[in-house]
Amino acid sequence: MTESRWIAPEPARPASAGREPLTSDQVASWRERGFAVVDDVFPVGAVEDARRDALEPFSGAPPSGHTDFGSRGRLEFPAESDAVNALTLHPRLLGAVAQLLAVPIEQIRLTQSDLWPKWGREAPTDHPLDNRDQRIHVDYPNHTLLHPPRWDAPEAVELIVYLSDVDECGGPTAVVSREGRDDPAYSWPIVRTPGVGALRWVNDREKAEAYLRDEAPEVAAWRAEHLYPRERYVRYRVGTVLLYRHDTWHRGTPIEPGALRLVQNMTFRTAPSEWISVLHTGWAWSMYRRSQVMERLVATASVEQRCVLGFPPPGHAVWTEEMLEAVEARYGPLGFDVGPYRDASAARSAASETGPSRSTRSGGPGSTSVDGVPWRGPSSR
Ligand SMILES: O=C(O)CCC(=O)C(=O)O
Ligand SMILES: [Fe+2]
Repeated sequence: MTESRWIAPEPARPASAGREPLTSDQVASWRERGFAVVDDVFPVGAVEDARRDALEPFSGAPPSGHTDFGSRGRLEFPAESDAVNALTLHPRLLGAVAQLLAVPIEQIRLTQSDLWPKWGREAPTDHPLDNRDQRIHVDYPNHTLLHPPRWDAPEAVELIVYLSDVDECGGPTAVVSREGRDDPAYSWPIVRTPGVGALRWVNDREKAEAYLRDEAPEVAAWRAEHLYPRERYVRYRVGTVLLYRHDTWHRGTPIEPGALRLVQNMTFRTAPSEWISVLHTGWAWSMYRRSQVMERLVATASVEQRCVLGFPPPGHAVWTEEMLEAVEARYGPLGFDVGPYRDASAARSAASETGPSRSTRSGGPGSTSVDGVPWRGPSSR
């Protein structure tokens, strides 16, 4: 690999920059080229804690036949590791996503977080879904029921947090930079990839391209001309974040045989994009666990973090007096502070008693929002 094909991470803004950790160049790179590779989003200790917890279940020999995605549920959100969950909901990461999507943090939603161990193997298995040496692809087909919107109006951020080092593991993620509106690699719609239309899912690069040469030779030829020759490789370290998109061409490359690479894959969408589904079992079903990890997370999260999980914001029409009491009764014993929700509802009731009615769509204090937009309380954190 020649030097110019590597992409070196650029540092994020310092912690003093607060909720806007990305530089304007990083935001522009994601919006225009389709990715940004950023260091220092997280404090070093937060990454080390997550890495330590992630190594625990995966430090033994690789399970045989492990060829496909994810932790097989072991470190999916909500994980039984506070440190892993803390990365998912870290205020700096949420701030970065909000910068990219140009919305407040309250308007983003988590739809995926899974910590994926990948063990280096000499050769692929015979399975077409083997992910050792991936075919180049875009991620949208297994996230959204639609197709990504036009390039300038993105509705989701895909990201990989690396908890390993490329010098030890190899296996850099490859990405194809979008070079302007007329870039042939990014012509619309983005469908020349296995798993879309009538093309079957095939993950392994060699098998996928052989399949395409048989089934759709023009697609195979286009990919060989416009995608593979242009891929560049993320020179990741522990803590590096690759921010990319549902419509960015990329792929995973082989890990060094014997090495274990740990990465956390996440997706955030904008609140209205309901056609982007939660990839996992779901937050509610995880509330059936004896550990009560999800309940404790909801109880102790900030107001913003709760919004990211789909919990209604202060001032939302759902916060009637009865609901405030009931939710406090449910989560109060685990540390939930209903204050911000109660304050916002009280402020709204006071406003509707003194001034002219702010909404005529339904009756009763605390039961409406303004034109469907929840009133935002002063105390959201
Ligand atoms: O593992 C990687 O570096 C990328 C993985 C990936 O793109 C995927 O599984 O969709
Ligand atoms: Fe991918």
